[in-house]
Amino acid sequence: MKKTIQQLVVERILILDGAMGTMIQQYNLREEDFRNERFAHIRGQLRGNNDLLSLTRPDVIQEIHRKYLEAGADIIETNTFSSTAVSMADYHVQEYVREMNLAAVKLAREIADEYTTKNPDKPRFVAGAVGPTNKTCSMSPDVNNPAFRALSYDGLATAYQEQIEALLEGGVDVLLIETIFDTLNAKAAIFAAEKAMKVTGREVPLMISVTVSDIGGRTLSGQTLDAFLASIQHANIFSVGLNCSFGADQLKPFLSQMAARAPYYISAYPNAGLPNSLGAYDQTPEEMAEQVKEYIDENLVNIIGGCCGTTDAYIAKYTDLIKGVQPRVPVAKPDCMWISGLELLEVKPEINFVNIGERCNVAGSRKFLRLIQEKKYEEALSIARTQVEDGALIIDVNMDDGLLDGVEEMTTFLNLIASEPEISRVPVMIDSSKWEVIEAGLKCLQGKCVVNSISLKEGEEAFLEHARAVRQYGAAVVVMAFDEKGQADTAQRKIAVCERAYRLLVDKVGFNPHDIIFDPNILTVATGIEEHNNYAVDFIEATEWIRKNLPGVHVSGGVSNLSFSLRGNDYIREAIHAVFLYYAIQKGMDMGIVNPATSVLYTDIPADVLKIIEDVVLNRTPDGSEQLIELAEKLKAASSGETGQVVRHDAWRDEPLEERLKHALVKGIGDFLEDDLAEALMKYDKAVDIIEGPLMKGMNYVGDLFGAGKMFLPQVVKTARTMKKAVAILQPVIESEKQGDVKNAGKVLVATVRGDVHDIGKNIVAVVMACNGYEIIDLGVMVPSETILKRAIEEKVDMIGLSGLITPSLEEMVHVASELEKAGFDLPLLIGGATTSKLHTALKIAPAYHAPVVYLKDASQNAGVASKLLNPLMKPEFTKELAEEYQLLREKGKPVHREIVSLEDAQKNRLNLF
Ligand code: THG
Repeated sequence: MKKTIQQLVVERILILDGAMGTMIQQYNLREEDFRNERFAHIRGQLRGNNDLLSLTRPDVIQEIHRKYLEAGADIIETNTFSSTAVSMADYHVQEYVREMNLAAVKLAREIADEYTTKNPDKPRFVAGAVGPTNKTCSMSPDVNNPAFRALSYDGLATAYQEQIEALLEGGVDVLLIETIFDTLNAKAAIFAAEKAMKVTGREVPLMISVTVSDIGGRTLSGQTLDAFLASIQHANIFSVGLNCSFGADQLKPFLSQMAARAPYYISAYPNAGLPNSLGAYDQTPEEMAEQVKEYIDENLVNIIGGCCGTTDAYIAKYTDLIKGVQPRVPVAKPDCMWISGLELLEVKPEINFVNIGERCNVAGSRKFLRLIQEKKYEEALSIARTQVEDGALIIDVNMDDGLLDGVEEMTTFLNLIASEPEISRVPVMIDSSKWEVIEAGLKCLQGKCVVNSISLKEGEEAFLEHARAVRQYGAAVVVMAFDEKGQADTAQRKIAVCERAYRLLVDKVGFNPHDIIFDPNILTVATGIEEHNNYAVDFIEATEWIRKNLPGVHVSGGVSNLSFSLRGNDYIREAIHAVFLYYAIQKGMDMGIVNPATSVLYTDIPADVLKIIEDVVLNRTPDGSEQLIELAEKLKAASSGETGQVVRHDAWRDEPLEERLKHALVKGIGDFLEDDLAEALMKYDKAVDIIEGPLMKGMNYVGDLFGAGKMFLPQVVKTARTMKKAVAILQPVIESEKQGDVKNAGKVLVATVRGDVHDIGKNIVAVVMACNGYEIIDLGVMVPSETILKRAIEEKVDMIGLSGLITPSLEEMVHVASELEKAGFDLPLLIGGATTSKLHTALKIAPAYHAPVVYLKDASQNAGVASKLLNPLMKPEFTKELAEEYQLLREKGKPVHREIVSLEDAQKNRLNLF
């Protein structure tokens, strides 16, 4: 019998294959190869759609598999990285997805089995490759609408399920969900994989591989690796690891971090070093093997392979490296709760209390309700932000109101939060009594969140169904002490209901006990009704029992409920909460929904007041409530006229104007822009000077921070949004200043090239140029060359600007340039965006087009260059200098490695967004 991958992985380190793309490139395939007769009728270009080759050039794909098997790979990946309807729609071939996946598995299966038969001592395995798709569920592609999503969780999960069912039916041995850049996409893939396994009746191990996109070690969507591990903790995972990102060397610290924490086998398949300025990888197989050897020597990995730039020559080096090496043993599972936003919250026993912010609740805050009703989301977000600033470790979000569409409001608000890194740093607690609202919320969050709540109110069946769903979505859960008979009010009832729920969750659903939070109901005391007097004591007693008898779980509650009877007297309410928490925490209450801004400490409460409050909370005298109400009246009278509210004052508001503008940009705070810009308009001659001066300076500072790994993408996106807001405020002034100065500087077409969805840089260029009097025709993202040419003619533009952030965009820009040449254009071409470089422009783009092709390092250069290009007096000299400079670069010839300076520098170049 052939050994299984699970048996083999404990015996030795396994070898995964290298890149498919790099190998395909070597065949220099043309459009006809990709298209074949089969797809003659499909419109648009098919070249570059590598997955289609499983149908049109199966010989090539199988030969590549053979080369990797020959090189010693134990596991080969199917050619299905992009074989989902979501990705294939770009090429208009989404209806062939099932067939592509089946064909791809067959190619890999046949050849893997051939090798296994030849040498049964080295069995070969087929991994079904499942890529991230070309869209992200966690971020908006529209700078103006952060709540927008180009792809929904449901849409993605459906597409993944279609792919994965075919992979499983085709006979893959494992699934490899890889190159994860957005955890929400990955969660949809995991969700789909579980469903597909059920439908097909085939269970296979799940391999997960994430890619970090900055040197701070975060995913593109901003999560730390620790937070990522929490997000996928619910899945039945065989291995987890890292791929792509960097070369083996730069990936190592992140791999160590992961290996130290992830209780699974660890995989790594890095790129062949860092890309050079042409987007190519030129580390040699020997160099790479030397670095991968360090992984092995340091006992970091169980599975090794290669990503971008690697070929069979690289993989062939691995066989010697793993000889005689004992494989790594995974670390133990965490013995505490992991939940996450962009960052991990590890609820360790030594954390004695986790405070959950209560204020984003339409039923618990009149202000929040009004803001949501009036759709004033910016201000509503400030409430969330303030809570996090005040120290909330989780924020509760509740949209349950009879006149609101709960599903819609929950979705909008959570999508908005996802765009606010200062808020989405912390995990979210989705609070609703409606299951459909909870489910909608679960589909928005990449972090591991908390569902608040489920209960036995509607019986066991509904309870189990919801609990299973919560688990599948990968969340922790609050269980309220309700059952078919209603709310549990006495300690006995609370204990009985929680114990019953625990057994169901742990025994029947297989819930991780650390992911269970019991809420034994904090009910209102001091109501004047005698039966209510023991409510706090009952809660505390139940808490103690639960923590002692239901191992692993947490206990939480809505603390402000306790004092509803004293509404209007904030001081007394806060003092009651402080006293209650003082006792409840001692007995094991380790979480609580509270107002994080509360300032009353137990130790600050004067002795006479404390005695009265303790009498009530601990139910020590029958007339406690009366005394408390009396005290409350007294205190109220004494403080009449005062609101008791402290006006917040942020220190940064006292800084000089330029510092304030910079701070607003860096932090992405739009609230004070109106005031600050009004002040700036008095100080500066022209509105444009504010943009090109302090605002651009702030943006460049953000670029530096990002390059240094001190900011991550969602933060940068927020910055761009704030910049946009600032410009919008200044726009009317700019317009009025232009009056009289009728001269239009020129018309510029800008576009992010086909295959690329990134447009922050392009949008800033558009704004800056518009401010300089240029008319901008912005074609958006993913623009094919045909459209660029067509619109350039229609609009009679004076020049064209191309933007791109990812490596394939380099080739696309060369393509656009040659199309312009073919069509006889004479317009100057501006090139900008990450991955682009002066060297690549000189070496590859400029030679394809006779007119000036200018590389621009950042948005501030555009206007200056454009004015030279459009000035008949300056253009000849400028063009001549440019040609000479390019010639010099070409003569120097070979692309230089960017790591020559430092990793920081390399990274800055790679992700130079502006
Ligand atoms: N358990 C669980 N979830 C819960 C609760 C619970 N979610 C909701 C609630 N209870 C906890 N949240 C709040 C939020 C606000 C208030 C009370 C509980 C509150 N608000 C002020 C009031 O009503 O007086 C409103 C003041 C204002 O308008 O600003 O007290 O128990 N699992």
